[in-house]
Amino acid sequence: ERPLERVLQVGPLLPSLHRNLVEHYDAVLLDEQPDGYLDRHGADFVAVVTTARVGVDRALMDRLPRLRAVVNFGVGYDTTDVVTAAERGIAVSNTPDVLTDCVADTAVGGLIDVMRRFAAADRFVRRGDWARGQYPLAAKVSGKRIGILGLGRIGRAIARRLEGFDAEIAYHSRSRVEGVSYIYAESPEKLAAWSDALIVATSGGAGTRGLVSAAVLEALGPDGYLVNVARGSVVDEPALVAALTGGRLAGAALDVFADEPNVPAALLDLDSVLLLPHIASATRETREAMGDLAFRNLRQFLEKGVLVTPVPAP
Ligand code: 8YV
Repeated sequence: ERPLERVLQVGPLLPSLHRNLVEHYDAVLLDEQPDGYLDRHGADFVAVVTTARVGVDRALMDRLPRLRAVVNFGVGYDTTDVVTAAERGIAVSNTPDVLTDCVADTAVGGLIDVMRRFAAADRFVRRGDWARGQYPLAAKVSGKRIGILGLGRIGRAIARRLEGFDAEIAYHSRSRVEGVSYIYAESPEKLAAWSDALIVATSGGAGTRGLVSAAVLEALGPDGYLVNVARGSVVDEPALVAALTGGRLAGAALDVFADEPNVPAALLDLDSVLLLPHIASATRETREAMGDLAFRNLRQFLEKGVLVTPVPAP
């Protein structure tokens, strides 16, 4: 006999989370169902578990008339239509805090890599170029002016780490953050103009689309570096590619792109760019913690009707 309140898995999940969902909730994996499955069974599901990569849009919500919760594996939830969810009384959770360390580690690692050109130097050694001459000099990291766009949990964790590098730190966010000693910049342009390197740590979605515009990149300038561990949508990607190929930006460390897994072809040959396949949170420890938190959100919702870590109201 089938429980009335079923769980739908949308998109691939961490294997241990998937196993837990199947074992404890007899979850159905949407990707494996035949066409038209939701026409017959859409009304069975009260909860969806998905990832920041896939999410639940309005069209899918329309096919799940009894949906009450979207449990999102990932801190970002820009792929889920939270406005429609709020209108329909559908609760949405994410996985904050547990990935903050790893994402901040990746931002700092990317900053150091792209300024010192470690990955490019590794390619230089592997090509056998060392015997032919010295590797070009890089840029010093310690003591530089670092701008952070978005001073939330992750932005603050990045700032704390960079204090250890004697960085001067400034930030821009929608509003000034109380209780921090970092310099507040009134706009992304002003932050970029001040910074040696700009680190993007905002949330994605409509509110931040294109925030790092051509004008911001121009303000960062030919000696400036960009690090993005947020969402590709926050940066005007064609403008970024043009600035990098035109030598109007010194380098970029990118973990996220506008159309993953597609990376602009022009970046593939540039040694000034570190290209990562969206791995900022991708450690065994952090992904297991994200899976546990997602599972706890689902369990508590099904038992008590409340999520553990709901996202803020849109
Ligand atoms: C994951 C992420 O890659 O948490 C986020 O917002 O982008 C990453 O941690 C993603 O959730 C996995 O799909």
